[in-house]
Amino acid sequence: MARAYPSDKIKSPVHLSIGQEAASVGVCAALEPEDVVFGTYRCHALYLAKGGDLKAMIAELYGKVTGCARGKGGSMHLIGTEVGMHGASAVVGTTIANAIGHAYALKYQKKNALVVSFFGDGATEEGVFGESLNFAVLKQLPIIFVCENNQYAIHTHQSRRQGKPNVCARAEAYGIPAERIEHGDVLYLYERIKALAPKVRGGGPHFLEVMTYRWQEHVGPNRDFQLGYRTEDEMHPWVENDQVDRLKHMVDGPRRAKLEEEVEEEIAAAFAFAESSPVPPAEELYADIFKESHS
Ligand SMILES: Cc1ncc(C[n+]2csc(CCOP(=O)(O)OP(=O)(O)O)c2C)c(N)n1
Ligand SMILES: [Mg+2]
Repeated sequence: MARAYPSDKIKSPVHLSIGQEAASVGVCAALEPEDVVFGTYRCHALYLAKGGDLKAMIAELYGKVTGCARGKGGSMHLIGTEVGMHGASAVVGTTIANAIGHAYALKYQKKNALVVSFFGDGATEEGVFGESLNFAVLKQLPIIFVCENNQYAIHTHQSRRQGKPNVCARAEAYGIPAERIEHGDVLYLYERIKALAPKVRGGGPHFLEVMTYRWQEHVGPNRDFQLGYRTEDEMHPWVENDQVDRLKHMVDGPRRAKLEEEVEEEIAAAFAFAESSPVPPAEELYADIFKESHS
């Protein structure tokens, strides 16, 4: 994506999740197919981890009709309800309330599934965050909140934005058990979700703050250390602790080489698919705007 970006064929702002993959992968690998996730505009890792289709994702970035939102959503609005990825939004914090609504429906319908709401540390400053946590605990909803704390909202560090920069303490204040995962360990996260899921399915929210780090700039394909709001030294430990690299070295050489070849082929096929797909026809302009258009 970063390589394709300068071609201007990607028709929407792109917020890369490079460096933050562990949260999506560790959580989603431990979920059941009927479990549902909601995310943010930084949603590539989440969409793929929940089983989203790579071709449909790249086509969506290109604004093509074969995209997962029929080319109308772009990078920030990936969706795949068939795999339980129920959407993402450019508007910070909004999908927390969507996730609450879905969890309430599951409870009401006595379904045995759960919802995971992913959001950034910046979203915890929105009013909807507090309202949603309160409702979740009041109704004992089957929901896991996952705050992907990369410490920045655009270019501003958490310590310069929050009077009490302790997200777990705020969740606990609402009566929700909360824990911080410092090291972003993908396997630990997987085990925690496996252990928590049965309890949450029965009803009762849980809160996880997963520490992580965004390697690229807030939006776009580059690194932005020249701006001075953060340093490369700060990123260094996270690169050392890269969970993608860690998993890679757990796979033996020949198998790894084969996997890497398959992945490269899959990526090339997805870009070729996006390139060759048509843009939505003009008559699509008013389709899918209102719910009534589906019925
Ligand atoms: C309601 C709202 N306010 C402000 C913005 C502008 N904005 C876009 S991204 C962002 C930072 C959000 O940071 P965080 O939730 O930590 O997510 P991250 O980008 O770090 O993944 C802001 C303030 C917005 N999109 N929506
Ligand atoms: Mg952030």
